[in-house]
Amino acid sequence: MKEHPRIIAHTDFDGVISALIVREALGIDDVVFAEPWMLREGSLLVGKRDIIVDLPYAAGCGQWFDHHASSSPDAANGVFDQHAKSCARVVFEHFRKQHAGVERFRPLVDAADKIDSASFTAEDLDAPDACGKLSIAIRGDEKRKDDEFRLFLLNMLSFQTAEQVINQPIIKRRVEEKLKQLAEWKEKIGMYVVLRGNVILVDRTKAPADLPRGQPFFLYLMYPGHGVYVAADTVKYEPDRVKISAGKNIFDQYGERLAPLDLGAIMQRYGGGGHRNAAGCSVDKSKKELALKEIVDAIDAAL
Ligand SMILES: [Mn+2]
Repeated sequence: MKEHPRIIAHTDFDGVISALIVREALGIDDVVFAEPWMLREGSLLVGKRDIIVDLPYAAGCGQWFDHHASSSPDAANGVFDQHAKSCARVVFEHFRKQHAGVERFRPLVDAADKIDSASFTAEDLDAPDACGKLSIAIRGDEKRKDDEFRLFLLNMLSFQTAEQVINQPIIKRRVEEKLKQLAEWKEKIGMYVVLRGNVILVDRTKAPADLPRGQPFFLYLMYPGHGVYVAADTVKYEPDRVKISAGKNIFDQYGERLAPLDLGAIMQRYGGGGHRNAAGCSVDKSKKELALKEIVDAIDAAL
């Protein structure tokens, strides 16, 4: 059987825009969305006509585009720039000279740079622009429905600007729904927050399962003066595990003070990993309190 070409893209805004550009440049119709772990664990079969964007490299793929420092950069069929703020930028720069049609996506690529590198101001969080809203609408927990939405959005963005697309009824409804969930999260998340020294500690495992996922960056605005957030959360399909994530305050004024802190190194002690500025791990449920205490102590000791 002859394989047909596919684009395999990450599920976030950057993944959607990367897929949009590759589809335009190469005329590939089929787009599937995946999470990084699906490629790392090989739960998605990858063939030689597949083009992977904004996800880890998978052996046997046709071509691979990425910008994540944790990805393997030595693939012969890879286009990789770990200094690019988004994968959309990597893809855009690769195709724009040969394929004039991708030039019209430049504003979306600029937005992907900003969103994927979390270069937000307080204003961007409080009053997101069209692309900011679309990136909120893309997030979700129901894979099939969410992927259908991503594909629909991708199709719309191929004809219209983000500002036009945002007024399309199906997209408008989803954006409104997600913004409402975000408002609910902002209202309720405070009940699960404990302030400890420099750290905003959030134990979401104590919250009801239907509490919306929210946007942790808001915590820096809600609790100013704290450099780091640490959150514990339940893990889908793994009731005995707790996932712990940590991130540094994205707003510039804390940059210098937080520079020596390496969250990835702290999380490695618990079998996790990540970057200096954002990292995570997963621990047994019974170890949650101890791990949280040790992680918060380690962060405070480094500052
Ligand atoms: Mn990305």
